[in-house]
Amino acid sequence: MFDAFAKVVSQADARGEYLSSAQLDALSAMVADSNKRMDAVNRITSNASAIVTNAARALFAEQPSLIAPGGNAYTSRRNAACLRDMEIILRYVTYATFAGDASVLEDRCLNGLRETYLALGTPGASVAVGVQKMKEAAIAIANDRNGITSGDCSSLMSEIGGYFDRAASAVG
Ligand code: PEB
Repeated sequence: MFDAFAKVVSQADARGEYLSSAQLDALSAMVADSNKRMDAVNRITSNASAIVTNAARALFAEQPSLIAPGGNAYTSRRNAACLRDMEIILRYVTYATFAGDASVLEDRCLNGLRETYLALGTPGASVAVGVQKMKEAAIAIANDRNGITSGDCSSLMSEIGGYFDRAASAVG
């Protein structure tokens, strides 16, 4: 598991080189903007259960067969497993956002997830839809300009969006 710093160190070490000035500039920009990053993590974390339940509700409204008899999320046990999976994915997205690197998400959450869903008969494409709904909600919350000093959060928001996209494409 890497954070943005360890990733750059590992890349430089693989080439046997010092950190490049481009690498130093990128990390320095990341540090300069770190309050935005921490605020985004904090906002998503404190709204996690609303993000998960609203996304699941919207997914089931769009794809009611999932919660009808025979659906993969039918029965309370499987419905709970579904909500739990979405919560796990969101939690790893917050870790990746905090670390500024996707490896924690890739290694501890997404690796093998497609195969797990295939084995369980869980429709990965539907999970991917749920993840996209969490992405929209999480970004709306993290990027809300109400009551804060307004700055440019576009690159952070696209970074966060990218973590959700990785999760969706890992299973979809
Ligand atoms: C991944 N999900 C399920 C299982 C596992 C995961 C390992 C099997 C064991 C169990 O039931 O707990 N676990 C999960 C994860 C990590 C992990 C992401 C990462 C670290 O350790 N079914 C649907 C929806 C979707 C869904 C589309 C969006 O119809 C999910 C929610 N996952 C779902 C369901 C089950 C499951 C298990 C319903 C239970 C399936 C079953 O038992 O038949």
